[in-house]
Amino acid sequence: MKRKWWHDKVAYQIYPKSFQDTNGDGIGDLRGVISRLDYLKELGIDIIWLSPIYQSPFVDQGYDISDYYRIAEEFGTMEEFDELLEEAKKRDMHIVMDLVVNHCSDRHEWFQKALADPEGEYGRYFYIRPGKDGREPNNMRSYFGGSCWEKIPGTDKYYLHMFAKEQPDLNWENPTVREKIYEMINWWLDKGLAGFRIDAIINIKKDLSFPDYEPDGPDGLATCIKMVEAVQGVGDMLEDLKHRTFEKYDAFTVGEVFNMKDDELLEFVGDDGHFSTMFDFSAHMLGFGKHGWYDARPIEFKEWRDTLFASQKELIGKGFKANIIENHDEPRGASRYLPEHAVNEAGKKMLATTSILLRGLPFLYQGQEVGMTNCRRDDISEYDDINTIDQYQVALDAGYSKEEALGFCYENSRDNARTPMQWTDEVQAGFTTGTPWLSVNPNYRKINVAEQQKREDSVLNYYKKLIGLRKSDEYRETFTYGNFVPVYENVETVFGFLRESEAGDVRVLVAANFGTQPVTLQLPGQMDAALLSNMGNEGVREAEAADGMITLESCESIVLRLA
Ligand code: TEU
Ligand code: CA
Repeated sequence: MKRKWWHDKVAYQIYPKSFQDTNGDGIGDLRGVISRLDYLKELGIDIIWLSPIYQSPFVDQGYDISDYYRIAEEFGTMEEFDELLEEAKKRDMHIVMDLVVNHCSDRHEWFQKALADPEGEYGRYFYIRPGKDGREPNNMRSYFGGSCWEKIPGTDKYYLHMFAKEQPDLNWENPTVREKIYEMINWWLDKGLAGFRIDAIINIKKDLSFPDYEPDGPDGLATCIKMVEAVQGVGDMLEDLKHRTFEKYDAFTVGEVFNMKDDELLEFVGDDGHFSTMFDFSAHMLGFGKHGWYDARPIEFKEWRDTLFASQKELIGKGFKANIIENHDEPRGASRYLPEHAVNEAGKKMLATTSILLRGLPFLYQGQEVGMTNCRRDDISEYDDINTIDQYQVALDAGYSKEEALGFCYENSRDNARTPMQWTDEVQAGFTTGTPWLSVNPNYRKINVAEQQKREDSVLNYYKKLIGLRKSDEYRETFTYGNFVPVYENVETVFGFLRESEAGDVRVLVAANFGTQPVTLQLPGQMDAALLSNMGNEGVREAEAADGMITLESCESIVLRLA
């Protein structure tokens, strides 16, 4: 593999709206991000991904951009953004923005012009089609519910939107549109941006014949994913994008890719792949319901572990995936992947260990480092997220009660991750002096940064040690480029793997007991040193392991160097 500057980095996702407010309007801002750079540096973060901060009506929280060249007023000014770049650079940190170019906002000038004259130049910036037999051009259902097509008032024409109707899809078949997108990307890279997280990118290729698909729900529609899975040719678009932009800057890119074709992995993230890396969503996808959140499946430990192992093996020696346990679209990792008996500090540290030391780029999501959890709400009006409101309705339509539908939202809502960052146990968790745009999770009194900074054995301090170990002079090479070998696969409750340096001189064992009972394991080699324990008992385990056996209590994880 060609070595790249990002291979050994640790990344952190900031959801700016919920990170840190500095002017009391209840909305996080760029000043807030700047004020927390030292905190992130101390945690060991190298790359910061900012969810969208561009001008937006915020129908989908900034994933609906009305001007790609402006910073949203709510977040601050371009001067403040430049200051953020400066301040990050001073600390040897890299800023990555969200690139949302499958669609823009319906408030974008291009779309406004397209509405005014669907036949004109700007009409060709979007997918505008006449209706079929007085109905939508085809029967695709958008990701956020309802048809993918919205009628243009006063005409018999419809425009395509795979997400909300306020997010019209940009026509990537139009060379002028592609040029404008490339120009915009390069404009940001010229400013000194390190790269992009690339939103929903698999969706840019459409089947221009827009056929009907086999309906898959009571609404008579078919998910638009069917088109994504059937259509060929997204790779050519992605290559062109890369050559014209990222490649010239040696920029870091991480793709948000669902529903890629199985044999295309290396084209996406191999040495000369479309992207530097892409998120590993294999575990997340285990929970997907056939019809929505109401039939989402609980994720069982063994299936989860085996899925991650299989995913790890796919790219050995070929490329890197980006490992996450949560993001702004997902429930909190601690609430989702930990069995009930493990939703505590030991369990959260154990989950951290198995995630951060995997092969690939670790991404943390804000609040994960203190073990933030899902947030229960008593009424749908307490949610903001467009997807949650749709899924709540989908559950009601399927015959569930309000209480049951709220239960599904508790398990799955994107707002679980979007509650304000829990900095302190003071009013509004130290996030704002005003009223937060989305109410705080009441558990901030117990779970917050300030408390954990003071306490040596906190989740936060454990994350620091873990990242420190991953990036230490002695082990950086092994954890970055080393092999990944599953162990204890026949032990039902243990998540175990080896990381072995390419030269074979360093072997590290990571083992975690997700079960309720202690397990005794035979070491796959002689123990050399205990590097990290989530129970703070490295010494005890080291002495014990001298005879080649080790016992892990329920929720205990250990990192050992083998001789
Ligand atoms: O997500 C794309 C995507 O596929 C998600 O909509 C996913 O299906 C959904 O969250 C259910 O889990 C990206 C962004 O991450 C998301 O926040 C945006 O809403 C979406 O694109 C549209 O820009
Ligand atoms: Ca603010």
